[in-house]
Amino acid sequence: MKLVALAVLVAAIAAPAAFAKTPTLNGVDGPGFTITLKQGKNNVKKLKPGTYIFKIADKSGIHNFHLKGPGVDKKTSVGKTYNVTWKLKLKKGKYTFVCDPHKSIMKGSFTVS
Ligand SMILES: [Cu+2]
Repeated sequence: MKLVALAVLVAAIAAPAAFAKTPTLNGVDGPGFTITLKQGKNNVKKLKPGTYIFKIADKSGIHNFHLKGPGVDKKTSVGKTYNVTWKLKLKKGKYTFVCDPHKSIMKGSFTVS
């Protein structure tokens, strides 16, 4: 009994700390002609170098989410709607995210410094 209680206690303490170390960003494309990357409620414009969890919601069969920058080139499929999670290490530099078929209007960027 004591061991179980201890294990539960350790898990409860360790889990939030582990998550806190890796910030989560939310990328969304569609269903309209929009593409966004947010941390909480704010658009991502500047980040510190490090590892981030990208939760991508590709909400349209005619759009995709394509993130590109130093060491990173990740994209979702245009023809599908689905959610995907990427764990990515960001280095200093400029990153852009676009919808490939509509990159002239569906685009955004942020800098890592
Ligand atoms: Cu598009």
